Amino acid sequence: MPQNYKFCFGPWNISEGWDPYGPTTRPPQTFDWKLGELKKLGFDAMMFHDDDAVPDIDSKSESQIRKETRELKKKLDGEGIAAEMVAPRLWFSPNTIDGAYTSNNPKHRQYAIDRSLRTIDIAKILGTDLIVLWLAREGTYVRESKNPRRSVDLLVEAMDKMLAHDKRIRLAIEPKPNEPMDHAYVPTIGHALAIAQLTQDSKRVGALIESAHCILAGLDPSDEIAFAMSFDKLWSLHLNDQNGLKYDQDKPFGSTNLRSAFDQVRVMEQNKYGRNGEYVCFDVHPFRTTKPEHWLAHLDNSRRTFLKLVQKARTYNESKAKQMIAERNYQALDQYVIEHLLGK
Ligand code: XUL
Ligand code: MN
Repeated sequence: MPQNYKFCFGPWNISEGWDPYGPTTRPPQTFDWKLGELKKLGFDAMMFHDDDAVPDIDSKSESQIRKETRELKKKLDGEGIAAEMVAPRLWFSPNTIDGAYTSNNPKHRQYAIDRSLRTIDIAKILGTDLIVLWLAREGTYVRESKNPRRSVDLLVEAMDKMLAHDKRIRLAIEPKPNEPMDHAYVPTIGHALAIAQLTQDSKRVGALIESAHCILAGLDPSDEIAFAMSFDKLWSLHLNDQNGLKYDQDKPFGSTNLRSAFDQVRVMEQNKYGRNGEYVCFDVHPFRTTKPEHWLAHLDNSRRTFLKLVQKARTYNESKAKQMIAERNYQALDQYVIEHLLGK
């Protein structure tokens, strides 16, 4: 049976156009509006940062956090929308300027762990066991400012505390090689899966792949997807696109490199991504130039492109391709892929 996919995005994917050189270009919208639009677009789930679920989380007590999370869960249930994952946002607070789990300040490391444990409590109430760790500030601007070996120990220690806090949760590390850091400690899927092995319960530590992050690491997203799936550790995907080695662009899926997008979808089809309930998430942003009336197009377009590429993967002539491979006629194979994508 061909795979049916379930789709997801986060409230931050309806962003307002801010960049380091200029202010927002679209007015902010409420969470309820975003949830309504997600539903109208026919998506199945929403992904959350801890403070997407409970705004201003640092100023709230544990009981207030639980209360607001229960209210959110009710709202999601009312709309028939699932929470895919919750991720601690460990890159905004004054306590995470020097990193979170790897900060040189022990009080700030404790803050990061406490906040991660609250994230787990939120996830539990929202009915998801998936915690995503984008290790945004775990790295350096100045190489000598931290001890890289000790940083690995600190990351493992933090993950062990999370795993012990709730025996059912799974941690999905979302690697990214740079931005905001010059160099991150966990830049690729290989690093994510390797560090998982150092934790107390490595079976519960896996990965989330974002296409743009692979490209920023100079790697091929489809190879990274296949690698993680070889370990049964690809628990979520952030599909998007990226034009070369620059800032993280989060462009619509397939908008820069359609062939690479096709390869990602093909590898997902070949390995049955989603068969254990994993979602296809689009971590895409509107262009800064996007008008409010076109605000959701990048999400809808990403899903349209994805579904069209699923059809391209399913109509790819495997026996013809196999014959070309047997003859080592990769020149013909290359052109076959191009013409298959171009269509009639
Ligand atoms: C950052 C990024 C994040 C994570 C969730 O580049 O992709 O939005 O996906 O924290
Ligand atoms: Mn992402």
